[in-house]
Amino acid sequence: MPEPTTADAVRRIVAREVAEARVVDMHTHLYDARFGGLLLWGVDELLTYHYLVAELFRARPDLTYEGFWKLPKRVQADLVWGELFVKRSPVSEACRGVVTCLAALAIRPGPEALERARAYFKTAEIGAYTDRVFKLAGVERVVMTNDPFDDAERAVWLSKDRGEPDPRFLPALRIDSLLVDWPGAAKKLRAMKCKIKGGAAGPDAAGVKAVRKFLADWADRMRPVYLAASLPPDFDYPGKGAGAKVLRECVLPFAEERKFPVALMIGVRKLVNPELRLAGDSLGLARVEAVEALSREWPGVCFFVTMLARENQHALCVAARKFKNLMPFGCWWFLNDPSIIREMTAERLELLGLSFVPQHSDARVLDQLVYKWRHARAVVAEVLGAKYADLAAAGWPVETADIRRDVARLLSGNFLEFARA
Ligand code: RAT
Ligand code: ZN
Repeated sequence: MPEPTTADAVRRIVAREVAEARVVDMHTHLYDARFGGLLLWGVDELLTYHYLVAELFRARPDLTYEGFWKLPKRVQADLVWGELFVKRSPVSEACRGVVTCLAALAIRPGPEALERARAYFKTAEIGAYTDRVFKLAGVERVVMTNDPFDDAERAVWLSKDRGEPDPRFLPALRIDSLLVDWPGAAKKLRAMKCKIKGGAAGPDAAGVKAVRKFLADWADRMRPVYLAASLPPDFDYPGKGAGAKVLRECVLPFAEERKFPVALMIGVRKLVNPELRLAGDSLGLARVEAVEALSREWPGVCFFVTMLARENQHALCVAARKFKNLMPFGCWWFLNDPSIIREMTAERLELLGLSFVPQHSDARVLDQLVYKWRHARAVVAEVLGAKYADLAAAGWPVETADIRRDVARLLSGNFLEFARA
């Protein structure tokens, strides 16, 4: 293959390589077809994504939250469409995402597109549609979020004839309840026949054993690629309280022994506006020192870490320079906007070279894989292209095969290697 000669040629090659690389998406809320209604897809789900629900109330402050939640999903979607796509241009990142999805499905975007989209989805079949979305998004595999404390999901895992898993959907064992709501978790554990004693201070010695057995049973059932939790900004290590005890005495020893990576998503302030439900969470500045302490005290555990506050990103990169068992990942939730992905990706490349996972989609609706990855790829390509152009200008022979190798590392290899998946 002829090697690039000018900065523009370098950028063009990087853009092509990033566009064509197949992605392993390390955190989503998608499920394979066995999970039935837990897998969300289609235009009404796209329009009622919680990012868009929050934006609807900006456009229609006269609406009551309660009144909105009582509406059937299709009517909620009509409202979002009317306010954010018809009465206004859909310029926000979440709105533009819907436009990108429609266009990719060859549904001509525009104020009339909702009915065209509904007509398309009326006859769509989930198996063929999943194939189409994975192809359009250039995604090879996605990691699910599998919570054994969720009644609907647990029922699927426990059902006898739940069918063959789809190898494109990798499980991840989500354990938030154990770490952030011990009383609630203990109640559910008891209902699941775990012998849990100990009050608000956390499990006693027998309880610690029981929690570890619970983790082992679920890990054997799910075969997860990692254990995961989303944590508040005041998360600390070693920390105090029941959650800290469970982390220290149950989760981390279990992860070390069974060689499961632990993915921590830090900085969410849950339900600052409870009436907005899933859309009601906010963020806060977290303590990177807690991540450093974890990485230092548990060198045998690999930590994937993403943080929600923009102001935490630089310190997280510095922490990753100090600890080889720490892998920063993704531009999470409120950071998944082009302006911020651009800044974070450049910062990470400059501080960490190629040793991070630039993005995950966090898709909650299957179709979102298309826009989340198309949008993220465009920014990653732009930033990476500039880096290779600078490198070429400094005299380094930039070769297409090397670019391809590096891009594969960023979009799939780093995750798979670190997770030993
Ligand atoms: O990004 C989101 O959709 C959030 O609501 C959360 O799901 C977050 O990503 C999480 O996994 O807790
Ligand atoms: Zn998520």
